[in-house]
Amino acid sequence: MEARAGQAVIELLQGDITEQDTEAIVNAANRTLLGGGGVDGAIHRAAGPQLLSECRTLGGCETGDAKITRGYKMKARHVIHTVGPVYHSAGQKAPELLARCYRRSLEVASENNLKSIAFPSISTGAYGYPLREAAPIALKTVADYLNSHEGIQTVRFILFGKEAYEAYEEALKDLLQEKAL
Ligand code: AR6
Repeated sequence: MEARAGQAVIELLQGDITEQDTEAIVNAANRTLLGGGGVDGAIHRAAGPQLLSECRTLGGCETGDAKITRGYKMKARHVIHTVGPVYHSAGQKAPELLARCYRRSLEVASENNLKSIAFPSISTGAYGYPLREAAPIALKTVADYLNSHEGIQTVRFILFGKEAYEAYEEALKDLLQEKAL
């Protein structure tokens, strides 16, 4: 499924983010930026050991912030590493921290003049954010950014599995119905 937002298009796809050919892919990392499981582990495996070497120079990353590296062996030339909230420890701050991940990742993409970026569903794996709560926040934050900033042309959400895809599809349909795009 896809929808327009400002000058850009938001695409939803089921798949593996490490295979994407967007200029940047986003990593759902942890504050050390030194690798882990889930999408983080998959990105480090696909990029090769040079990614970890570059990450070691970054000094970690706060929850809700984002930092950029090269993509090394992957098709994507850049990786934007962001750190989502742990759902059960963030409490009431969880929605704002999750929104900040998407906003900061897009700001970093804009600062680097990137035109296309792919996101995974941040925080909805090991960090326990329910998909049905995370999807509307992710899509609304991205849509608001694209409606107020030029430059980025394609934002792709790469959903790992049918359940994740369906949660995002429903949230995108709701946004279209509310005319929030
Ligand atoms: N492509 C796209 N999405 C994926 C892939 C993939 N190759 N692999 C998993 N997902 P998670 P988090 C989905 O746990 O919740 C790591 O250890 C997955 O199904 O990767 O933000 C980090 O180092 C889920 O929907 O990230 C942190 O310690 C989504 O990606 C911690 O996990 C996010 O799941 C971050 O937890």
